[in-house]
Amino acid sequence: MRLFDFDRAIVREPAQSVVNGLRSDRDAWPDYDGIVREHAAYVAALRGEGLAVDVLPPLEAHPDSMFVEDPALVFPEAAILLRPGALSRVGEADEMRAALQRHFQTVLELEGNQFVDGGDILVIPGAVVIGLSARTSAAGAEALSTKLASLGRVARIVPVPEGLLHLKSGAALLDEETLLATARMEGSGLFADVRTILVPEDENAAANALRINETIFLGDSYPRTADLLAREGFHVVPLPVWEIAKLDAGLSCMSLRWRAG
Ligand code: CIR
Repeated sequence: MRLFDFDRAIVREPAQSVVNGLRSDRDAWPDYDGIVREHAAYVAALRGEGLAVDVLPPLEAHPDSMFVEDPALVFPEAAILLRPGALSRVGEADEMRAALQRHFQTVLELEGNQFVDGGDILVIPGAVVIGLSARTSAAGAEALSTKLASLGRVARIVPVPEGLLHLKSGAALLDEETLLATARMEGSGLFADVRTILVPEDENAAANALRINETIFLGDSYPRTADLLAREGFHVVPLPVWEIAKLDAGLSCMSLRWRAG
C-alpha cells in the first residue's frame, strides 16, 4: 500500500462563522458561499476518487473547524487526537473524538499543554516528519513522537521555515520518491535526501497539493505548477481554492484521509 492510497476520509462542512477564521491578512474577507462551493467541489473530488467520505456537521463555535486535518492524525491502524496550537482551535479536538472512535479501534490522544497541528505533519516513506511552528510546540512534537513510536512509526522533528503557517504549507508528497516544495522549503535542506520539484516562485501556495491514489489535486490558481507537474507525467486535477486561500488554507487541510480496506 502506498502512502497516498486512500479509501476513506473525514471532512467537516464549513460553518457560517468560517468568515471569521484565522488568517494572516486581516483585509482578506472570505465569502461564505464561495467557501461552501469550494468545499463541495473538494468532497465531490474525494468521492470521485472512490473514497467513502464521512461529512461532519458544521461547528459555529469553531470558525476554522472545516480544516479537519489540524486536530487529528490518521493511519490505517490507528488515529491520534492532536491539540491544535491556536487558542480558538483547541476545542476542535474534543469535537473530533467521536468521529475517530467511529472509524478506528485505536485512538490515542495528546494531553495537557502539548500542541500539534496536523498541518505540521508530513508523512514520507520511512518517517513521520513533524514541523515545529507557531502552532506546534517542541513538547507537543516530542509527545507525538512517543505516541508514534508506540505504533511502530519513526518521527523526525524539524523546524518549519519562517513565513510558513505549517510544514505542509510548503511541501507535499507527489509520489513515494518525490516532493513538491517551495524554494524556501527546499533551501532549508530539511528534505535534502528526497527528489524535489520546485513550485514557481509566484505560485508558492501551490505547494499545498494533495496526492490521492492516481491524482494530484492542485489549487486552480496555479497554472504554471499544473503544467510543470503534467510535464513530469502526473495526473493533475485543479480544484478551486480562491476563498479558502484567504484563510491561509490549502487542499490537504480540508480532510483526514486513510486506507481502511
Ligand atoms: C488556521 O489558521 O488555522 C486556518 N485558518 C487554516 C488552517 C489550515 N490548515 C492546514 O493547512 N492544515
